[in-house]
Amino acid sequence: MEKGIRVLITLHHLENSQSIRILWLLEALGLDYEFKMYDRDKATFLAPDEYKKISPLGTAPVITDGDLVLSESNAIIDYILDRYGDGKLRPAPGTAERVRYLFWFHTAQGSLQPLLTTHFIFNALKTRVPFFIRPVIRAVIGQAEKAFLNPRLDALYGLIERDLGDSKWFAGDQMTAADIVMGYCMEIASVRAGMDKRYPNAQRFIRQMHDEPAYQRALEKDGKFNPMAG
Ligand SMILES: N[C@@H](CCC(=O)N[C@@H](CS)C(=O)NCC(=O)O)C(=O)O
Repeated sequence: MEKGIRVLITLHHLENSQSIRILWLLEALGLDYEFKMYDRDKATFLAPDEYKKISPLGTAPVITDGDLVLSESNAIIDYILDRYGDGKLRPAPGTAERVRYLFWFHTAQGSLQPLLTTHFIFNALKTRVPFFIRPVIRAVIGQAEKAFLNPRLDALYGLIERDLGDSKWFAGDQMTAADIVMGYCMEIASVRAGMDKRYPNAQRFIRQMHDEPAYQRALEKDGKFNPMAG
């Protein structure tokens, strides 16, 4: 960390959201930070208006650091690691671990999370559209799942299983920020999107994450994280 820099980060933390990653990161780095919890709107389950006023995209997570306001999980993680990380949680450039780190850090948000969100929206549509158009919606979504969503999820789950068979964490035997980004996806995938006991290495990762002390502190501070909700 640069000498003499005071950490002024405030984490604007939306309940039950991808913001849990930033809480885990801040706890893993042992930084001082302010924590402001926001509940979701009871009717829409979206972020409340006061949150949307802070967040440039209206989404969680968001941090402020002095005059800076920053959203997007991975941008926030890179910013915090660049400024306050002291070389932690990222393997050294030029190593094999760094390449795996880059792959999983970006795959989490570039591929897996969008597929999981699509999976969630498809399921919501199947049950929440008016009953008289439900058969048509289900048939269309069924086609999209078969041709697009399921093969992509299967390919990703296969790669996760392979890499977690080779090493303890995603990038190697040390925990990195790739585990923090993938961790939220893994929670969601295991309870809502079929990453079940057919994927023993993935299940082992989830247990190991639940035992990780900084993650436990993050869950305790959050107090209501529930990947089943929504
Ligand atoms: N790619 C964005 C995704 C952000 C996102 O969709 N966040 C959800 C929470 S998991 C959200 O803000 N939902 C509430 C809303 O849209 O009002 C990121 O990583 O920050």
